[in-house]
Amino acid sequence: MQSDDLKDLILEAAKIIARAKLVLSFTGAGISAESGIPTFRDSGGLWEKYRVEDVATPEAFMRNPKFVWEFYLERKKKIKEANPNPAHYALADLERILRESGKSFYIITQNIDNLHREAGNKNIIELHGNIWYTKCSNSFCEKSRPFYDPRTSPEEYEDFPPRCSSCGSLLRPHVVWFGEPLPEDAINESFRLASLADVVIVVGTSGAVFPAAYVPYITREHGGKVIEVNIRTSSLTSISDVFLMGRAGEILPRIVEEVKRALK
Ligand code: BV8
Repeated sequence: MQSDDLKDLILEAAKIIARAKLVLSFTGAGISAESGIPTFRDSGGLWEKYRVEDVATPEAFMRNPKFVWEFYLERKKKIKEANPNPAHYALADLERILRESGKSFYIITQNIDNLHREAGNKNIIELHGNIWYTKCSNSFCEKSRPFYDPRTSPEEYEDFPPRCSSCGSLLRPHVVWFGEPLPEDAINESFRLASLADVVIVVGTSGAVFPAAYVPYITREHGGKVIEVNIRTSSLTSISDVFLMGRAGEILPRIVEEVKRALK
């Protein structure tokens, strides 16, 4: 990709965003890659070291809760050391400048690392939960409401795998595993916003996981534009109006700078 091509694409993306009333950003693990958090399906990704069926399904948890907890505590440790990167801060900047111009901006994320909140975004929908929250696995228990849990090692828990202090059932991370439904309010609000959005900025996702990956399709079906930022093509590239190849940490700040210029 010639750099002037990229420059033109950044200007085109910024023009679409500056014209929009409702802007969404749909993000995946790739936006946190430059914070040092491994993605899932890239080389060196999580699914190279672990099998999904061993760590990210309810069956895996019933079969070996200790192993699943160790997987999530290892990720919590890594996420605790990580900071938001320029891509996260660019989206926080974008929410602020769009709000100041009387427009709306929401992040719809598949990520569980909480980095969008740490970067300063307010309007965030977490489709797959949040690694810093834990809940009782017994949905009838009062502790089945997720509670903040900053612990990152087995020794910090009374027993391991940890159990609920009120009903004795296993505690579990507040994340959505494969085969589990997404939080109803999160997915319904995401689809509603997607159907109304003038543009969705897709950042760092393979588009491999559903129903989350329907979000950009819904925006497009309702006449909205799709802008994609990724280091390579993805299964969403074919539906994107503007595809910017490169690192999110490098491209998003440049797009936001041009949006600021356009809104002056
Ligand atoms: C469900 C949380 C049913 C835990 C995750 C159609 C409709 C509905 C369901 C399905 C369907 N088809 C198939 C299904 C089943 C399944 C599914 O989608 N399977 C896929 C794999 C085929 N879906 C489910 O099971 C869902 N549940 O459907 O339940 C139901 C309904 C009612 C009642 C009962 C049951 C639940 C899915 C949620 C699974 N949980 N994670 C955790 O994180 O541990 S999914 C996991 O994948 C993460 O959330 C992750 O975010 C998500 C998507 O991955 P990506 O974020 O895209 O990451 P990936 O590594 O793939 O890609 C990274 C990208 O970044 C790459 O493109 C790379 O190029 C790019 N990149 C890298 N570096 C950079 C970069 N880009 C820019 N800059 C960089 N620097």
